[in-house]
Amino acid sequence: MKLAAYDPDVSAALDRELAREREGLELIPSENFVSEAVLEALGSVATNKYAEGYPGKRYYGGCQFVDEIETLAIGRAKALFGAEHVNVQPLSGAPANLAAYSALLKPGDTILGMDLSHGGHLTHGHPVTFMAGIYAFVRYKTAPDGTLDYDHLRTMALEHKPRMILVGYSAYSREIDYAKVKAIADEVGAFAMADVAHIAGLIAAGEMMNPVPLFDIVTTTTHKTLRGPRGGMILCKAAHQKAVDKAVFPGLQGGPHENVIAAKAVAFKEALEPAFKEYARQVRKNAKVLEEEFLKRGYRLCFGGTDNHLLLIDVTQRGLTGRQAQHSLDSAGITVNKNAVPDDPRGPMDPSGIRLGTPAITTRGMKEGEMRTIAGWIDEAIAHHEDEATLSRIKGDVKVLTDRFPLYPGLSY
Ligand code: DSN
Repeated sequence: MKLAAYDPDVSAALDRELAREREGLELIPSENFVSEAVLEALGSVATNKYAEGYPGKRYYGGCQFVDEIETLAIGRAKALFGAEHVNVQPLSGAPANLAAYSALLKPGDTILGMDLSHGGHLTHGHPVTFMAGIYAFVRYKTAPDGTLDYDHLRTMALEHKPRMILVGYSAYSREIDYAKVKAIADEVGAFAMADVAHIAGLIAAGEMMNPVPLFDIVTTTTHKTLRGPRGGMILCKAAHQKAVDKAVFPGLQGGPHENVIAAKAVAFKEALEPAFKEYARQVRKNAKVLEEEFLKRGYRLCFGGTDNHLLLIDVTQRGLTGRQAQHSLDSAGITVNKNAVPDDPRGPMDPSGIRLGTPAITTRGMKEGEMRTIAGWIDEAIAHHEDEATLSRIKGDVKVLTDRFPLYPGLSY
């Protein structure tokens, strides 16, 4: 029985979500819109199959076709990133990071990771996480001018003698010099790890530096700039293959989600196409236009601006908090997320900043001209954040714009 006939409640909620995605401007930098081919693979019969183990070495019968699927995903990911080994089974970014730590480290080992408010991720050592109880995280920060201070990182590495140095961030907008980080890791005898979840698509397209050939281990999600299904992946040196595979299964996970792996394979095929390179280039161009437009209007951009797909903006100087800005922009049909800024004096539920990015709106086909219009609306919504009439007028304008960039034409639930 079709979904709409069997479960009109879920079907109607999905239709409302589809309308929200169609009619709004999605600026959360970790979100994107997958292709219809990726959606189809995600909703496929591969969800029915148990396949603990790896291609050719499973604990269940009947795995010959999911073996084909997983082998395709692995081969394409290797080609995209120049990886010696890839594990496509991690369920998402946090489990991928936990698996990477447990593959290479012992409980109690020290990891040098970036502070959350400077752009790091919760799983890079924030005390609220499970991993913070297992490993001894030491946190570094960006320099006051917003750059990564490699001399300071080296000083900290020499002082704390970590077993792992971790780079790759969730709210940091600048390029990373992986060769410098690797040299520091080598000097102190640490593993070099990068979590490139945010910028994986930009790396795959050659738009940003690739740590995979240099580093011991690289984790990513597959659903951000890489534009695949919600999921994770680990890329590593052949020397770490056994440890990584063992850490993912049976160490931390059970049956892999083969429907998601099928969708990853499709997304990787797309990312190998020339059109994806063009997409990634436009993602960065669009972010640069937003940067220019906000700087022109006197906004304080954390880290001084952007080299990638995202911007972190301190909105307190405009007289409102991150939560208020997120709320007002929501009312104007523009979705961003409230976010801490470096050394934020405010709490995580109402921080000083908003984080926004261009992956999703670029997938819709928007370019420089639309970015200028959007920056103007954001500025207006922030300036008039308590004026419902202005916010609602912008929401109407947003709908007119998004109608010109159709999303999933013909789809309904
Ligand atoms: N939640 C993701 C993000 O939005 O950046 C990171 O895990």
